[in-house]
Amino acid sequence: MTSNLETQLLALREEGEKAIAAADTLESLEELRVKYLGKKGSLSVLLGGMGKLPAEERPKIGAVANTVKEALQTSLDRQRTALEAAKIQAQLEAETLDVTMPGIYYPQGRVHPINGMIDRALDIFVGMGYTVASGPEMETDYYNFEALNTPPDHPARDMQDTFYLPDGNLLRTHTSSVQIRYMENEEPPIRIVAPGRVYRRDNVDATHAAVFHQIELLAIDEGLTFTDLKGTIKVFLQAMFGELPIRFRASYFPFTEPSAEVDLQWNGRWLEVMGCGMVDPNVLKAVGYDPEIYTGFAAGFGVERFAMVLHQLDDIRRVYASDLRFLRQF
Ligand code: 2NL
Repeated sequence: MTSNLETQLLALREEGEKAIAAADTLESLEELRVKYLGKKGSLSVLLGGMGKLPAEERPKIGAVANTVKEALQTSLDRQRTALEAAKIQAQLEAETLDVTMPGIYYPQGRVHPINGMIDRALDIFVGMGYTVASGPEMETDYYNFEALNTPPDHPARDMQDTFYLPDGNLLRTHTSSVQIRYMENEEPPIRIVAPGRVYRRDNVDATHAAVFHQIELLAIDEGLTFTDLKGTIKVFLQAMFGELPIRFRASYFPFTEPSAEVDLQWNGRWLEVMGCGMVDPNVLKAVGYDPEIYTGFAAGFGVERFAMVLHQLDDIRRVYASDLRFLRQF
């Protein structure tokens, strides 16, 4: 005989399965789970009546209750999977990217002519095996002058020519101080190139700025000669300006001996573009190198001056004025 409780269980299963199949959101599905299978759900309530059954019917009803429970759980799982898939599908459709829509325009900017110049020069030296070195813009008197064989009465050390800070330090007047620091910390062979901002107490005009950029190179090794210096400079200048005539003219710097200026024939005129020389033995001694074993060469040039020659600029102040009509040309 089919008991009343069994009929109710089977009816619950039918009702539950219908309701679950009709659930159209994950939230309403969860409500149905609680309603049918929850602690105080319909199944629990029905099974609460088991106690009134005759003992011999209980196992059978228990088995029916289990199949009902499993059937409802299976329906719930299947419907959850289907609803989740539908939700993702709806999201994919809603978020479809229209690749034909016009984009948002972000102005790109470009490399400043001074930085472009520095990048080009460094590339050439890195191609010759040089390492880029940098150091502080605020320096001590020692690294900027004394280690560079520049005597106390040299005009560069005058208050008129250098920015001194109240504590006795100064703003570096060349990047040579970077090379002194590098030599102190490393042993030959050395090949370095030091770009950077330098400061001079100049009156600003079309060809002078108080803050400008310099690049210096330094090579120290056993057996380096003036020929190595000339070859290096020639390769560099021709990579920079093209196959133009260059000439070396005797000159003077406190930190090199002999020293020379380098001229470049540009548009039919000789232009002075660099200074250079063999590193003075006193500079090698200052960093603890034995000048009987090592020799070296060094050179320096102003980045703005190179830019003015290459780009035919009439006034150095243009490169600092941030006038977009000017900057957009590079
Ligand atoms: C110029 C000339 C020069 C150097 C820089 C140098 C550095 C060390 C030792 C020896 Cl650590 N020399 N630098 C040498 C000759 C010329 O620059 O006209 N610069 C704008």
